[in-house]
Amino acid sequence: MGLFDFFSKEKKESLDKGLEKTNQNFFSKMGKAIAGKSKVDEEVLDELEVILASSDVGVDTTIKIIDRIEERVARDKYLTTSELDRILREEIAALLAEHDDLSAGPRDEFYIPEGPTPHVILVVGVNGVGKTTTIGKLAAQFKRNGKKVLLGAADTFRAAAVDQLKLWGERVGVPVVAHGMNTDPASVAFDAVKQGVEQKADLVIVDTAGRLHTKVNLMNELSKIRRVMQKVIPEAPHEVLLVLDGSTGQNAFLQAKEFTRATDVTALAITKLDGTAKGGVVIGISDQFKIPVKYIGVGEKVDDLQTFNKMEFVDSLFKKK
Ligand SMILES: Nc1nc2c(ncn2[C@@H]2O[C@H](COP(=O)(O)OP(=O)(O)OP(=O)(O)O)[C@@H](O)[C@H]2O)c(=O)[nH]1
Ligand SMILES: [Mg+2]
Repeated sequence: MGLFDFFSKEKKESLDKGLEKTNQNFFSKMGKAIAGKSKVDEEVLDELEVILASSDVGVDTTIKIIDRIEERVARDKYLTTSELDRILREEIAALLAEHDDLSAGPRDEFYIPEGPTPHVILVVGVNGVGKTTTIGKLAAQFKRNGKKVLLGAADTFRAAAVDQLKLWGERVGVPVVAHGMNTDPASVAFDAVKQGVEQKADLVIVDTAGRLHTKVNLMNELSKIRRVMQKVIPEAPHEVLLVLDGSTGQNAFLQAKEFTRATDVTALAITKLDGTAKGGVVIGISDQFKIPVKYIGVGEKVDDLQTFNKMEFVDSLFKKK
């Protein structure tokens, strides 16, 4: 077994474990819906629709999935309920593959696009969704891949925020640029990018304070952070990563909608998929948004961040175990 096989097996196991609750919840409901039935009929499809919608897949995406399965039932005439989980997996995978965009590079690994360095990622999102934790996990992965990483503690709002990022920095062996609490976040961001250039870093990741898209002053603060970064690197930030808490289900969906309207977001990370039955939200978000889901969080530990692979995800979520 090669090294790659080893990692992909580990990744799969951790994904399966992370999605356990959503998976079990889905199959226990499905079990009830198809009890005593051998054939996929209208009634089974109606039940399936309700179950998908209640697994936080979202109404619009659920309808698309049901339409596809209906077509398939019409085509194949007789589908047994024992085939339903396989068909569901195939149809959801096919639906998500329809708008696959690989232009951002291979999505299966922690990857920084080619180009001048440092590559700058600005991390945004509402309070407590997992921004700082995701940054720590990302730093660890990129460092492991031999990249020189620098973090910027531009969440100067909350007392413990700077320390929390510094702790991650120490834990994964990555330097953190910080000015302390209540300092100007834009000035921290400026310094982080500047030091990234001076130290020839490959990657600079900047943490920000949690904010709602409706808080005008905080949204203006984000614009200011961007502007000062651009004084050092005109193209920065190269990525704006919006972090969403998957355990909030449809609320995460709404946040994605509102945040992407309020600011330029280039990628999504969906966290806390472990311990929730709402993992279906990732399917809805990948179907409904043009912005790619790049990372998923399946636990609190440093290795519990994965690059998002649609096929693997659908397979793990709807595979009968
Ligand atoms: N179970 C689980 N917990 C997570 C995951 N990601 C983050 N968390 C936890 O969520 C909590 C909040 O994470 P933070 O990284 O502090 O969130 P934040 O967005 O930086 O929060 P603010 O800075 O207050 O806006 C912490 O207890 C994390 O350990 C995940 O994928 N799974
Ligand atoms: Mg934070």
